[in-house]
Amino acid sequence: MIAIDPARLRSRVETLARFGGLPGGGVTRPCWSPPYEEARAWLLGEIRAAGLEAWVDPAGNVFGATGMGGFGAERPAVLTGSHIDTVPEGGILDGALGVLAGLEVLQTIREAKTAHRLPLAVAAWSDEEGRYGSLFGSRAFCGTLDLLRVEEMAAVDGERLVDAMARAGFDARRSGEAKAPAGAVAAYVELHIEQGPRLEEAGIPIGVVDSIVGVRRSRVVFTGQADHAGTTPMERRRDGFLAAADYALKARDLVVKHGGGRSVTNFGVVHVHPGVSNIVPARGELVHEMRGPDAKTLEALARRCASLASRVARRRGVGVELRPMSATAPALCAERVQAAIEGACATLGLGSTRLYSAAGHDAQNLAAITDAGMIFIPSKGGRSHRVDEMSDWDAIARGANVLLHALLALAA
Ligand code: HGY
Ligand code: MN
Ligand code: MN
Repeated sequence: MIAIDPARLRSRVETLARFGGLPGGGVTRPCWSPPYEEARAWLLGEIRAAGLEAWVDPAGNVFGATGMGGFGAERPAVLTGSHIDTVPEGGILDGALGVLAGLEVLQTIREAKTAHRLPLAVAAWSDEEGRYGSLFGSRAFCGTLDLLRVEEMAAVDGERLVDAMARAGFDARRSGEAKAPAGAVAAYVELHIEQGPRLEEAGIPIGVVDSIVGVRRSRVVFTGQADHAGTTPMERRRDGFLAAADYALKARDLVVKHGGGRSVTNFGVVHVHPGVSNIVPARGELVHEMRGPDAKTLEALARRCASLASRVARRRGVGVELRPMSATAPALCAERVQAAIEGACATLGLGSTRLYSAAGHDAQNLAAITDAGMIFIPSKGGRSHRVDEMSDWDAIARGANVLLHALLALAA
């Protein structure tokens, strides 16, 4: 039975980890950064050395393929892929696994001369982690990128997407040209680490994703009054940070109470202005993120949080402004793709279970234009978005072999 080369896959994972690698382990490789562009060049070299066609689209998405000269409706391709950008101080598998396992699978199929009716392609989507704009590359490919927003897209530190892409040799204003022709993708399957504890705790080797959470991000800015931190009587202070802190604690409880049990929320970015110890903060700024598998619940939570923000602001005598940043809709995975993954597990004698993804992924964009699905492997200790994110190497090989058989079934 055809199988991937686990040593070759491991060697590529360990090599990619060096681009933006951190001394204590883990990696920081934001999209369009110098380490990212070095990783892109390396990946293109690996794709070509594997005997595949390689190209990059105007949104910076990298592709490798067998038997196709680009995407077209006349020969729809079966597509796999993920991303090679990372969060700051992230792990070496989030995204990288799906891209390198996809490359390994296409190379194995080509070397084995295994017949497949439809072309096969692998993608490395730009800026999946959304440093500048959530799921950017796959949005551009699926035609769901709001081109009017590209000009204003920026990282939380203020760096604009247009400048970051220009530095890497891309014109952000041409991102819309990456849109794939309608009907060009017959199916999409992404291999990814679960990034949570469920598979490991259940002792199940493969997860078959049935739905992917929606993610909403908003800036919430409380504006009070700068004052001397020593001389201003406590009852006269209009402290923007304390209002933000009060809101964060109450919003967290609100999401837990009214989120239907599977909604979550996070405040990963906090700014205080002017931000020195002897001035009462005039401004407290948060990036408020909420996720959940159900769109209506998410919208209801957003409305509740908006009125909470006004209540907190009024009670504390400060102003508040709530600015939506991004929102991805929850996505359902295609039954046909889930069945192909389960068929692959049966062929390999592997147990599997259906579960929803509590992380966002490019697959939720692909679900808008084709039958899309995802394969999960267990994460050690459920750890992810941290330098000690890891999975067993035989779990990685199992996931790649399931991907191989699922892709062949979908391309038959
Ligand atoms: O944030 C996420 O859910 C994904 O890891 N980008
Ligand atoms: Mn991630
Ligand atoms: Mn990811």
